[in-house]
Amino acid sequence: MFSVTCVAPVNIALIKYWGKRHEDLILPVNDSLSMTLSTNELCAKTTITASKSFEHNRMWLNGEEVSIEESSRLTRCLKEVRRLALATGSQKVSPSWKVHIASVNNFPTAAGLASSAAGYACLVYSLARLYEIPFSDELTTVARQGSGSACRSLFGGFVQWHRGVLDNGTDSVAKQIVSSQHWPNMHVLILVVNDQRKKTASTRGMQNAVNTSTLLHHRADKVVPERINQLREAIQNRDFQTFGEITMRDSNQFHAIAMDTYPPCVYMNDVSHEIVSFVHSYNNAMGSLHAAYTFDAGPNACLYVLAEHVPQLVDAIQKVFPSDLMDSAEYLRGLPISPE
Ligand code: 2P0
Repeated sequence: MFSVTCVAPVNIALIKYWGKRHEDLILPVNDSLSMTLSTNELCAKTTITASKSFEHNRMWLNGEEVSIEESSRLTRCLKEVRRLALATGSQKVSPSWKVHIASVNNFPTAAGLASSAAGYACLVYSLARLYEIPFSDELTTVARQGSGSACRSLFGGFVQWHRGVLDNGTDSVAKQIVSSQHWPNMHVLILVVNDQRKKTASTRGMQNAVNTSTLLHHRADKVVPERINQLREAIQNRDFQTFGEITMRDSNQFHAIAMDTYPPCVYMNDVSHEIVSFVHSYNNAMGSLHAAYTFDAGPNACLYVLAEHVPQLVDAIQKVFPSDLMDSAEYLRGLPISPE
């Protein structure tokens, strides 16, 4: 019997992935770019045990058993990792042995806090460790087939998921741009506005958007390529002004696409919009950009802020948003990490 345990953190997209050009292979219509949080904060932890004596593959998510056979994504990830194990892994654990997988998240599942990204990244990485498969671009293509954004959580720091051009998806890979050490004072503050399960799951939301939003195609073709280059440069130069502006613009455009979907998808709520107004007023009052918001497929806000500005920002948030407005408000600090 052999066992491994790994931890994978959440990543927060600065340039959003929204829309697939191939549903099963999970190939995106545009590149995306994210920052991975620290392993001490929002993460998935997965233990996988392989044994000759196990009769079935089994999996538990947050303590409840889930059916691997009924999930085409889980089945595909297991199959793909085993294929790599046969090609490149050691023979210590036979790919024919059945596995038991136990995974837990330390944050709400499916509340727009990238739980599937951390979960699938952790699953694929743990399997790779079990079979002693060397880390490669190909491993990111396997995580991608679990959940698109998962490929980005295999790295720390700032990461780009390249959409690729091939139909088989072998060039749709994630690559690290810089490690966390490059910009160590970059922090993320997460304001949990609501931790309920989101109304429209991302997979369905983006399918509807691809089919009905004209803005989505304009963004993918005309906006994202230039934005990715500008953001990469801003990260290289540690230029928070450009970084923040691009981040906020891309969040706004992603939610504009959600609204341009027919029928529209509404992920942000009134408190989210108040947070947007607050950040712009706060930056005006500071005389330059001190905070940048981004919202994923849910109402919760991620605020990017440099370490030296965190105390002042938290103070302002607590004054403007008393606890009765943000019932379950929680402030978390995230530091990007490097892969181990
Ligand atoms: C992102 N999101 O780039 C974007 C921004 C949400 C908003 O990736 O269908 O759970 O499993 O590939 O990865 C959420 O989408 O969707 C997501 P699937 P996924 O982080």
